[in-house]
Amino acid sequence: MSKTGYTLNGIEFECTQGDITNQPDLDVVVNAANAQLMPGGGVAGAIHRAAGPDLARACEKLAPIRPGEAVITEGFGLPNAHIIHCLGPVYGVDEPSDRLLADCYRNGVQLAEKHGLSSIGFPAMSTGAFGYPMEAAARVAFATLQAEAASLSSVKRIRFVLFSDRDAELHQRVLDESVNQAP
Ligand code: AR6
Repeated sequence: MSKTGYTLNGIEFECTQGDITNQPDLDVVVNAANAQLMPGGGVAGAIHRAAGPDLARACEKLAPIRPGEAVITEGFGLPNAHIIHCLGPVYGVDEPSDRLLADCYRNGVQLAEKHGLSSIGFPAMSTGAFGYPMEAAARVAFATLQAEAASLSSVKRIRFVLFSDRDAELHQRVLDESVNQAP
């Protein structure tokens, strides 16, 4: 699938099919973490494998985190200088799930801004093991980040990295719709 981007308030938003551990042109990628910030399945497993054991040692000092919270480490073996670790809500358990998911995206991008980073990649937080329906999650993600865009000056590019073509197409459609509905 091709990457189609939009520029909103000076921030480029884009969706792509790919692996979050293979985005070498981004300053920071976001980990769909667990509360203990330890390796797990999905994104967290892939990030810890690619980053190497130094990441778990750095994470030990920052855990545990709460749903919606974000913390930052260096990237270690990843091609990115930094990793932002966010704990998404378990759908139907951590309530209100939509607000906690929005907190993840807001706190994640604000942490990138605070560290003077210009490009950030997000996976579809909470949509794997945590069970959040993909389309509803995509709407929360875009609405939150588009609302944040006006207050960002360092962050210039936000990429959504989706594991399957189907999820990437769904995100692209939701992004197209949200841009067309923007005032
Ligand atoms: N790159 C991009 N997207 C991916 C990748 C990858 N390498 N791997 C999976 N996805 P998940 P969660 C997609 O389960 O729902 C972990 O075990 C996947 O298809 O990683 O927030 C942690 O330890 C899905 O759409 O995150 C936590 O306990 C999305 O990324 C828990 O799972 C998120 O899937 C976190 O669950």
